[in-house]
Amino acid sequence: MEQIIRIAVQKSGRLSDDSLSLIKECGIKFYNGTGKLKSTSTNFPVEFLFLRDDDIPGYVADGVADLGIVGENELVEKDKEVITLKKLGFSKCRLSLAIPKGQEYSGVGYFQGKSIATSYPKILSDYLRSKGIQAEIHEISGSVEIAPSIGLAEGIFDIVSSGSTLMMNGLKEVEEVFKSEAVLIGNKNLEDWKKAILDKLLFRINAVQTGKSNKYVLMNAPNESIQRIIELIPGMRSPTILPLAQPGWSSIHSVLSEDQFWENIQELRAAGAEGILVVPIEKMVI
Ligand code: PRT
Ligand code: ZN
Repeated sequence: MEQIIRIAVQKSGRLSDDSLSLIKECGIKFYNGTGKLKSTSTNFPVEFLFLRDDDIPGYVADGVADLGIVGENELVEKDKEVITLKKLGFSKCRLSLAIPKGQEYSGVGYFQGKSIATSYPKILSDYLRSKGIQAEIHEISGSVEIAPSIGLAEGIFDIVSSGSTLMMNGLKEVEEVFKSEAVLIGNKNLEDWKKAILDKLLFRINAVQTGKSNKYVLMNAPNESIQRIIELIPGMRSPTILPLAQPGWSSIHSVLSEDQFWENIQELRAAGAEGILVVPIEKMVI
């Protein structure tokens, strides 16, 4: 039997597009027709299971899937024994406590004896316990933000991203409790051959992530400026210098992080660089 590993990804929702994009950027091809629950890659030893995100930690813990992509909020809430292999940098959000806008708030003691609606009872109760607060937790599975206005609870504990959902429902964020992003998780007891496939996958994910955080930068400069420019943008080993057709001028190529580029742009121009191009890098292996 061909040896393949199984990765659980969200079928449709806020994780699915970025999860599938990452897989594609890793050069892994597969067919993802609507309504499909399973798909095998045509060029990498992996099969995808398309599931609800709530089920992913459990499937990975049980070994039904070897790996999974899920939000840290769901992972911690489900409290399953899996290994977090890599933070993926997308689907970023926070879990926060919020109360009606008009209420005065002086600190987390506000919640003593109050009722709070949430879909994340474990994370909330751990937090309240750590603060020595006793509150009544109402577990509901969706539309948590309307709970205060219909009299179900006095506050809520929910996912916040831009904050506009809270605002539209007359609520304000008062405590940020947990920061979350998508993570790659794995079963604790992967056999060696599965680990070898995982290593190949992690190698590709790292190349994609490193590429995204770096830029290929090209610029023209008079030859007498080259030394100063090299000091500003040292590059991977050292920059590439190519002569221009116009005597006395060169083209300088280098790789640097986007932050580094913005930090140095004024000095590069002051040093005589012109015609500066910044080009995205698809993959980068250091
Ligand atoms: O169907 P399935 O169970 O698979 O999906 P789901 O409906 O449970 O989850 P989904 O697709 O909504 O979210 C999946 C994951 O994306 C979450 O577990 C988080 O890790 C992450 N994520 C990132 C978010 C958000 N941002 C987000 N903004 N999940 C939900 N929201 C919702 C939030 O519940 C609230 O209603 O968006 C609203 C708040 O957004 P703002 O921008 O108005 O503050
Ligand atoms: Zn869900």
